[in-house]
Amino acid sequence: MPSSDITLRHDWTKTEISSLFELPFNDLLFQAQSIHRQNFEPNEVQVSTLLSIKTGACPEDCGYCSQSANNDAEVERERLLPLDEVIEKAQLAKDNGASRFCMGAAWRNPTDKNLDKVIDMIVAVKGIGMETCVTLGMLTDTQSQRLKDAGLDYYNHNLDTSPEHYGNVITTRTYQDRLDTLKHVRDAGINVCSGGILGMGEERIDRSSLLQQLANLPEHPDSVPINMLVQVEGTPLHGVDKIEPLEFVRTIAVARIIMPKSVVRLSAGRTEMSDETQALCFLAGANSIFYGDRLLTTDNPDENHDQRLFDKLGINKKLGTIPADTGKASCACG
Ligand code: SAM
Ligand code: DTB
Ligand code: SF4
Repeated sequence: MPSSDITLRHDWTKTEISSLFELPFNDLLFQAQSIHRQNFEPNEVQVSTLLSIKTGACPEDCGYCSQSANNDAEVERERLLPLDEVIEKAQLAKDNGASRFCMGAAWRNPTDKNLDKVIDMIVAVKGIGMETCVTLGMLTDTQSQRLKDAGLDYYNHNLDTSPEHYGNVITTRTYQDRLDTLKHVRDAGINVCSGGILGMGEERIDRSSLLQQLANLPEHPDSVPINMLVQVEGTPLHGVDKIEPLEFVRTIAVARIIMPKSVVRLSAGRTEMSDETQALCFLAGANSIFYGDRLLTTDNPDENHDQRLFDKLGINKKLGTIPADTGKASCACG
């Protein structure tokens, strides 16, 4: 059974993290899996479903993103979705076995008027008995508090890459802007979901540096999404050298070791990964995925494929913890 008496460190040095990366692969995975078992049920994976509630025409210039107005990717722009459509999609996700519903908007930051509408969505999705997560861009402290008061469970805001590589990828918001939003979310008492993207032309030292930033936050993020870049035609990062699968697995393992109690999500990029690579990611300590055949604007493996993979590996979906609005039943959305 997982035990809880483990000390969480917030003083990791780059040298220490680099040494973990350099361990023989089997030693690294053995260490990561051992730590995983001390803190989590080893054969349990949490599943979330994503929905883009506002798509495209984003003023930011993130070099990886299909939704930036600065990039030439072909995405169908959509205004903020109506509430009934969001509820319908959330119910479908729940019926398909997801325990959390994550809603993403292509904004630099939400206006207060848009936040009102997102709050209605959060209340409705919680009402059907799912955990909620939103990713809306930068937030003020007041906006974070409003989301907390609405009952939001998680806010996703990624650091994306190392501070050193960051300027090669994004110029319209600073690393400090991201850290400030994470502080507002944390101070409001919302669970923090923050991670990054691998395969954006960074070096191993950047991957160490990103993980160092995440682990040395005042609190480890509750959830750490590790995305593999989904290369989208028309974006500046299309065609960049891909990250080797075993290096991706190593990064998951190091995240597991230095943030032992955080849920590590094997996030975007799974359509490009073999079942064997994904199995190694779970062995390295990943214990969450996005479930459903769509991420925000790009494809994800379909549920049947993922269920077959879980069956082959003996993995169970983690049950949700949010009670349905009857106030009686625990979510059995497994
Ligand atoms: N617009 C908001 C923001 O950026 O803060 C929220 C939505 S944004 C799409 C959420 C995250 O998705 C990004 O921070 C990035 O880490 C990830 N992401 C976006 N495009 C991606 C891609 N092509 N491949 C992998 N991850 C991606
Ligand atoms: C995260 O770290 N990954 C998700 C979620 N948070 C919002 C987004 C992945 C997006 C992949 C590209 C797309 O579908 O547009
Ligand atoms: Fe906009 Fe978010 Fe895409 Fe950046 S990642 S361009 S902020 S939608």
